[in-house]
Amino acid sequence: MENQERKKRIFSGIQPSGELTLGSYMGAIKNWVALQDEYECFYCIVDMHAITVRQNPAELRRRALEQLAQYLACGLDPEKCVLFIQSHAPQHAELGWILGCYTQFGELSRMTQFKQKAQQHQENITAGLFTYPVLMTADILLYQSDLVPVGEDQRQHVELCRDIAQRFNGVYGPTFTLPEAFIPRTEQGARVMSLGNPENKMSKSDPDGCVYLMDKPEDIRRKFKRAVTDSETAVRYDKENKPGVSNLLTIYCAVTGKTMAEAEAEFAGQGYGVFKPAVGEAVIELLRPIREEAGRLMGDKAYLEGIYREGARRAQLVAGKTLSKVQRKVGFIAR
Ligand code: ATP
Ligand code: LTN
Repeated sequence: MENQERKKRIFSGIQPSGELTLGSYMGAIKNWVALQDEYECFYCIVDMHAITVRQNPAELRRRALEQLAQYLACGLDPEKCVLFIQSHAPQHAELGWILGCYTQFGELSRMTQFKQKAQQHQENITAGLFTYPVLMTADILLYQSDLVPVGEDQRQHVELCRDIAQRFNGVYGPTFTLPEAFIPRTEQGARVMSLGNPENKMSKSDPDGCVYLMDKPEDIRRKFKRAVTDSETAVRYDKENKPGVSNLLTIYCAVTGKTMAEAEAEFAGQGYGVFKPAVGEAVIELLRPIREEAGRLMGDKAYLEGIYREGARRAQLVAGKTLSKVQRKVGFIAR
């Protein structure tokens, strides 16, 4: 079988629906970089997912390109992984349609992200927003992916993807590899929470609560100084009672590589006035080289174009194979 000979495959993607944040870095990209040596990786800029809510066309284009520059600046190496733009591989839409015919309305109705986004965009709840997880399923299955490195909030979508793959395999025989979500442990930042409202996840649509990869040091400093904590003074991890401080500790550990015990010991007896700026400075140092390199790459559009063109070519090679197999199995006449 093809599956036994090849390196294990990985697929993941981020929507260019806003600027990348410290949340997307810790929840996803940091892992992607670590995995690129061992696996055959496909990392995508999922622009088709982004239009499930209304986008400004010029901004969407700019952000997609910036996102590629930021992927590279974070350490993704086009020699080691395939970096591409989702709309450049038409197989995603084609498989998405087919798989939609193997997905239940009820299943999609249960998706937490849909319910949240439908709340946020009540004036524009489109069919695309509803079937979003089917397109994500197509993304993953086209590459026969074994692992899907994402943040905790995407677990439910990957589970649905497995259910759809299993159902299809059950009807037509082995067709898709069953993928697994690969989610970082909490201390490494599985879920980075908003600095302004630590009950919510850090999200790119919440400018004050989130740190953007491209934020300047003074912005980062300000955001951490204002980070919401509690009325105690002890720097101690306690997610239930001290969500703000626990989130800052999680960020600090993820950035510095220290354990929670080491971080707590470091700030023992010191108040939040010392602790909060220290976390800010650690984040500033982490992001400085990324921001500078992404800025430099944005000045070299020809280079970026070369990367995404080559990425699309390599992605289509693999995606095309899976799609043909599926089309044959469901009974379409070969083109
Ligand atoms: P939005 O809030 O607009 O839905 P987002 O900020 O969650 O967007 P996505 O593009 O949905 O960003 O997420 C990109 C990847 O980063 C996903 O794998 C997601 O799980 C992960 N991720 C995003 N935010 C966080 C976070 N705060 N903590 C951990 N992982 C995150
Ligand atoms: N749904 C994800 C983005 C996404 C994705 C994927 C992640 C689209 N397709 C395939 C992993 C694999 C999100 O909202 N963050």
